[in-house]
Amino acid sequence: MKVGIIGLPSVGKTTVLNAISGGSAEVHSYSGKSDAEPNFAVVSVPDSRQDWLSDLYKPKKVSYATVELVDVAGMNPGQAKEGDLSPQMLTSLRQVDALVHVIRVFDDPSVPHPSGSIDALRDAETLELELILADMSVVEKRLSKIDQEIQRKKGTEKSKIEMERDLLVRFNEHLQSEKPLRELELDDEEEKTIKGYTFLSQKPLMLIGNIAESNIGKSEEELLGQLNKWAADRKTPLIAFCGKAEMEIAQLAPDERAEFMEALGITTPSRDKLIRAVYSLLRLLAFFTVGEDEVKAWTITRDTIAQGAAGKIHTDIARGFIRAEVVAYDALREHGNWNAAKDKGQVRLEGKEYKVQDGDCINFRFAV
Ligand SMILES: Nc1nc2c(ncn2[C@@H]2O[C@H](COP(=O)(O)OP(=O)(O)OP(=O)(O)O)[C@@H](O)[C@H]2O)c(=O)[nH]1
Ligand SMILES: [Mg+2]
Repeated sequence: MKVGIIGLPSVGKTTVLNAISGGSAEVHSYSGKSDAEPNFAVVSVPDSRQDWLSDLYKPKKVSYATVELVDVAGMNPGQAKEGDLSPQMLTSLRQVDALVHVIRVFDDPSVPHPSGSIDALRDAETLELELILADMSVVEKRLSKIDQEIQRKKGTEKSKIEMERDLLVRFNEHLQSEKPLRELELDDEEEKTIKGYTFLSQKPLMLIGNIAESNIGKSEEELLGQLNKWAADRKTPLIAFCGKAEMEIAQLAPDERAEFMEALGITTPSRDKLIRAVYSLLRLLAFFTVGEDEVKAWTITRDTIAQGAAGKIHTDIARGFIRAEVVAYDALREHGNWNAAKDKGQVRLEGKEYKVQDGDCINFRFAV
């Protein structure tokens, strides 16, 4: 899963990336100057259930689920409208599953703000508009040529493109009224039709308020004010943390972190906050494969069936799927180990269509 960190210039995107990924993940540069190249980091998803499973199996290898973060260069207001977003930036953005918009809430005279003042709500709206404008230019470009193409086609091909045109006209109206595409409800057919466009304003979005060190521990209500309401009205998740302080903490040795967090009044590290928010935003859940070789967490979307989950591991397992032996993490923990849970009838045999639940420990039976 890939998450794109976006925002206006110098709002703390790279700082936030460093805070979330810690000193250990690879970060290309941290200059405080505008980054032309995107920065990447891979973060493992902390999960106490997996820690318990690892204690039980003492496997040779423990593989946590991971989230890939990419921090792109700052977007200047008006860039999208001018068609000024660099191709590299657009490519980076189009590949992600979700967008995290870092909004500057901290005030620091030594770090100039591109608009000259701190206004979190204005910045949230500005960037939303950039996404909308970027999509609008894609839609307009396509619509300007689509009628010619329709004239050249016949039969089902023709009606397919006609459907695409009608959908794009609908999108265009929505975008013209400055609304993001993620607000539109689409059916499966429509989703399929426009999948290739990878519209930016259609991607799930969440907001991070990057607050000042001096405001750690204050209520988000108080700090984020109108932005809170704006986000709530749009059902957009919003979290706050101080990127700078958390970056410094993340770069400490693990045994020193707790003390500094306590001194600063930070209860939940930003990494945990962000990952939890992204999981719920994308409706993700985790299942586990367990054994003496490896205890591994896998990320899937809600409503994934057992065969689909098997396919995450290997296409052969999905193709040769016979059944899944499933025990819920809670039941496994309650009874102490797999065999004890089995004796109590807690290990179920499920078929292809079983909807995998969060925390399921699964052993897939398959034949190739
Ligand atoms: N005081 C304070 N400064 C911060 C905070 N977060 C970031 N900064 C400072 O803001 C400056 C810009 O931070 P970056 O993380 O490089 O910002 P960016 O959004 O990646 O910037 P570009 O890549 O240039 O768009 C740096 O000097 C940071 O130290 C914060 O929470 N408090
Ligand atoms: Mg940066």
